[in-house]
Amino acid sequence: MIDLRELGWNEFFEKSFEPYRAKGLRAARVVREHRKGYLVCTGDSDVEAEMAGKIAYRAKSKAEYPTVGDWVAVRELRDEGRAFIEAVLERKSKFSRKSAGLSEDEQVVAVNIDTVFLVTDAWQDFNIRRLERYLVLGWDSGARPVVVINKSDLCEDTGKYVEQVREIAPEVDVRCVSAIEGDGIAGLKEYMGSGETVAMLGSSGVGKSTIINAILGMERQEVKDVRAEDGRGRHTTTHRELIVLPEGGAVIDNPGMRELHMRTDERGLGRAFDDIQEIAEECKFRDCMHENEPGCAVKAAVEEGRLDEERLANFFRLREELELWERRDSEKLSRGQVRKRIKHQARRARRRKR
Ligand SMILES: Nc1nc2c(ncn2[C@@H]2O[C@H](COP(=O)(O)OP(=O)(O)OP(=O)(O)O)[C@@H](O)[C@H]2O)c(=O)[nH]1
Ligand SMILES: [Mg+2]
Ligand SMILES: [Zn+2]
Repeated sequence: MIDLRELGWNEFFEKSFEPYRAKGLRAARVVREHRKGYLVCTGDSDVEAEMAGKIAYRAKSKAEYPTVGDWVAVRELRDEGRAFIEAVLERKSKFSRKSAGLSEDEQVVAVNIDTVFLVTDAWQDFNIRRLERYLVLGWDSGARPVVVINKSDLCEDTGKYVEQVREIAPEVDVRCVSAIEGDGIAGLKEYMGSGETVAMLGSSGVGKSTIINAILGMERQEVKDVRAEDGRGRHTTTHRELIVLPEGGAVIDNPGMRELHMRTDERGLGRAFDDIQEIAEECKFRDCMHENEPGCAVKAAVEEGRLDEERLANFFRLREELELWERRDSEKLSRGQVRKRIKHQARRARRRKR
């Protein structure tokens, strides 16, 4: 028996659940997604559940389908040990991106999380520009992003990585850990506990599942065999899963993220680039685009070496992408047209650089 409040159930969900309770439904949390359906935790037990036809019918997009971490209202068929998901309760937080590939869908990566661990390593994966993009989505999700740099045992000087993160996001917590040696794992537990949900996000092979095993103190999650020679690019974790922690709270393991597209808003962009935002307050014009306006403090900062040129270029690139995606609705552009324009702008930007 698990008290659902241990898993993060609170007044927010209670309120949106009220009408369903009146109909005799039960609250549950989705803990696993598989081909045929879902596994949901009702507190008493884990039950196989499928989506009731009407919610599939009502959903306007795939993003409205239940996913791991969702709180749902289920009708239990007790004798059969099955349940139907009749509604997905409003989400408290949502980390999403556009799908890899060509499909139209927004891809929901994690929901109802309090903290998101953006996991990278101090070895082959670390890439500050990619991290910057993850941070934008992180701020946007409504959860608190924390950067976790794993495999500290493989690096003489992890300080240089921490420094780079501090530079782009001074207010974000950064933790260096070695899941294999157990270093820093206790520090990660500070974000966990009763009522808290943490999601692990990052490339394949950075050690997300190994970190979970280190936290649990047991080999719960399958991890990549170090001797495996087919090595890189393979995903070891294939299903998203919510794991209930013995000390309370939950952690969500995810398969590695492949490709990251933007789906975010200016607020997220501003928070991820708050150093630029701060300098921009000194610009002569309120609505300065930091392109060629007179009295631009941002351009001046680059010239004086106080702001990295590369970082400003990245800011421009993301801003352009965001603008295009925003215009998409009003101008009724197809996804392909937006892609084409982004490519065009990237080419133009490269030419500008030369
Ligand atoms: N040296 C070292 N290796 C580690 C550490 N953590 C994980 N590894 C190794 O990195 C490899 C990948 O670890 P996983 O936990 O499977 O990585 P993952 O992020 O879960 O990967 P996906 O499930 O594919 O997304 C394994 O061979 C681990 O043994 C660490 O702290 N130090
Ligand atoms: Mg894994
Ligand atoms: Zn400016």
